[in-house]
Amino acid sequence: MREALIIVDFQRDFTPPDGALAVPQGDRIADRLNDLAADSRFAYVVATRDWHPPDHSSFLAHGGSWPEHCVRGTLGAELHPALDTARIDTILDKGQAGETDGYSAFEGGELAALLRELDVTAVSVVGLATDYCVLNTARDALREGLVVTVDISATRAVDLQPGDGERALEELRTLGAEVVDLSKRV
Ligand code: VGL
Ligand code: ZN
Repeated sequence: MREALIIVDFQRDFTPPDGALAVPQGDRIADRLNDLAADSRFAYVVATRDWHPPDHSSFLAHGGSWPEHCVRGTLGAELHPALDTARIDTILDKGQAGETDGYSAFEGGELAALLRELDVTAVSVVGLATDYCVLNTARDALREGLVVTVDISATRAVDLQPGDGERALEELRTLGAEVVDLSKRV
């Protein structure tokens, strides 16, 4: 079984202290992400970027529910500087279509095609945020028939409503994902 690591949206805008849509403690997962990216368990490492046009429909000013964030090409859309990019095989930009939130890294079909080409049958999904892009990416991975693991030591939730992150993990468990803390492996 070949497994890929999908690091979701570990970008400046999703991390304290300066991010436009900072996920609480989102910066704390940097070391875990780097450890995972260096782990020989993974045959392939993909990092996604939320990569919105300036007038994206998910922004408050355009009828959406989020402050402006991750506008393509801006500083806030850059991968977090603490992320070691040496082990990242592919950077995948998502959320470019104007009319959808772009939460899932599988939107558009490019990622599924890439994983098929690489004979990858399992993925670990980590990064930001548990209750949005990690949830939607892991859910779509399950729909694609992949074996899915979510490592809770390497993800954090927005928790707009308290418990959103926990509910997202519960949903993924119910759908068949393995929700684990890989930092506790011996
Ligand atoms: C995300 C809200 C808006 C995420 C992206 O990466 O989880 N959340 N856009
Ligand atoms: Zn977004």
